[in-house]
Amino acid sequence: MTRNAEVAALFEEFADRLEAMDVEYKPQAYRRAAENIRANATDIEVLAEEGQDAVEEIQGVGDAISTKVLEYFETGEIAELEDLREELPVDMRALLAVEGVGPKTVGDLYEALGVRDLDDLEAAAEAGEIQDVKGYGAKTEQNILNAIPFARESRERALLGDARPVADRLLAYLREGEAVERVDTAGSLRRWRPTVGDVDVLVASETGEAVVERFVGWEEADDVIEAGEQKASVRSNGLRVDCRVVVPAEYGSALQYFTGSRDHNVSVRNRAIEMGLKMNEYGVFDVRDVDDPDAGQRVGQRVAGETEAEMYEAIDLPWIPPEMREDRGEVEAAAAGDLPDLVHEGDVRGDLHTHTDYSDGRETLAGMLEAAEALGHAYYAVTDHATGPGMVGGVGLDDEELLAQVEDVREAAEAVEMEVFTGVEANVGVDGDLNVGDEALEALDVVVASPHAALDGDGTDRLVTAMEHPAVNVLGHPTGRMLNQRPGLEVDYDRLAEAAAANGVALEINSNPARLDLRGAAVKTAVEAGATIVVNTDGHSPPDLEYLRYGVHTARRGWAEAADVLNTWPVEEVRAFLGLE
Ligand code: DGT
Ligand code: CA
Ligand code: CA
Ligand code: ZN
Repeated sequence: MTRNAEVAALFEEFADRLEAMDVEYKPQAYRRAAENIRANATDIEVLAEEGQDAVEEIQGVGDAISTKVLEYFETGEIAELEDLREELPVDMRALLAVEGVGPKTVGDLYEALGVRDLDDLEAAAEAGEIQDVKGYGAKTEQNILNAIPFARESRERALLGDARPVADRLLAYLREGEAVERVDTAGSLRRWRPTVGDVDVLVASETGEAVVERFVGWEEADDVIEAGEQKASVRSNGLRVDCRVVVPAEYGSALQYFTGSRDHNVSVRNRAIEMGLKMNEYGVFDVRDVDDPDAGQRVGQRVAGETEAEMYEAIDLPWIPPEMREDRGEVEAAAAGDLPDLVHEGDVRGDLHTHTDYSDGRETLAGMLEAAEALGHAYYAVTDHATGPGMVGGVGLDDEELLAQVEDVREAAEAVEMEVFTGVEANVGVDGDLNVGDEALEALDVVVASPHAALDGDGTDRLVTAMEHPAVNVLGHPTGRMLNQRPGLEVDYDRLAEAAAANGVALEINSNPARLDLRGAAVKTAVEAGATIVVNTDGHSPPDLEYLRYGVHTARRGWAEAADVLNTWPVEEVRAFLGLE
């Protein structure tokens, strides 16, 4: 791991603090430098060792910044930043996590009210003190109050897309351990929740200490938080990682218990109780002949515990996939024999929302097609942004350019075996209007319509209007949410699903781990209403095209079967859905 992100974060904090103190120009320069440091391919620590000139090779990094970089690697801190922290003793990152609060607001509220952290901010807003500060009103105060819970949560939870690769590497490492018989993820990570509080890992072994020793010795473990005989926690890649070791005979019961969710576990435990059984992390026990079932954890006759499947079997249920264990009716469905046959990663045959460097993608058309084909896709749509309202910085193609791109796409498609669709990602305006003319829309195979701006309040009308346009095939990232950053549009999912089904529009699960939009619960509503789902990457570069796994597991969280997901269908059926001959 390079230390580029760590150094970039320091200069971002620098910029925020200077801006909070009303310093001009410098903040922008520090932010630009931070961005370039973050994106730099070479580790900045290596450059710093080479010397100041090497650091200044990075765009936007001049003498002032490179001096601070060297100071940081030599002394572990930057004196000027330490001074700024003392002058304005606020938890900048926590406060900036509140939507609508920028560095200037932080400065103002500290000056006027002494607000240092989220608790202070909440207290000030609740007491009505913010509206009395010059330049702030009752509406701003209310907005701040509304946004605080989301900000609190976002500071504590990591993105699935950041945690999952770390867990994958850890599992591979643990499996190589001699004492390790079985190992799985547990908790929210195994349920593929879009954000996770920590990474939970479970190991089956007869020798806990050997496993714990191997775990804390992992090269990616930065810090050992605690280490006992059967469990340990480390900090790694900015995440908390919990590892628990159980004996193989209790592995299934422990895996079931520690996968959760808590609410799911309450439901299955209650079912066990009704059957005269006791279910916990050590197994399922028949306690009908036991005087006091609460006398201990392992009481009565043990009937299950070695595998998860036998745990569910003991309470007369089929095994329930982890993604469904959110207490959304899965126990009742399982009892009735109505569990869906969930879609699998391997069912996906194509990707219908992607970009190239014709708009804001980072790879050429030919490069994207080659990468998609290497993933084994049977079909693929090129859907660059249309330019116009809602698109920042003039990114995107106008109608004429879109029509010209069609020719280029057809030509580039000749180099690959897969079917390549032409397309566009149009912006959904505040009234449901699209930023592409009808003639261009008609000429394209796939029209993705997605909201990109004005993502506050209820968006149902606007999204339904967009779906009613006859050329629209896919509603892209329907709420526009960015995990941990902004909640996105509020949506009446029943109405959305109904409109999607009625207009033959597929509702997207955007697989980008920063979005995962639609979320699982919304997918479930849509699937139940008969709407079609499509799992897309919205890829802007070749590695992005591998985000599909996150989208597929989100579909599974919404109980979707392969038949519910457009891009698992054979190409002829996809063509028919798109209205192509
Ligand atoms: P997270 O980490 O906040 O994303 O969510 P989880 O679900 O991974 O929660 P975590 O890590 O606290 O615990 C993992 C699982 O262990 C949880 O889903 C259910 C189970 N569990 C842990 N503590 C308790 C508890 O006190 N009661 C019950 N019923 N289950 C628990
Ligand atoms: Ca967890
Ligand atoms: Ca945990
Ligand atoms: Zn897109």
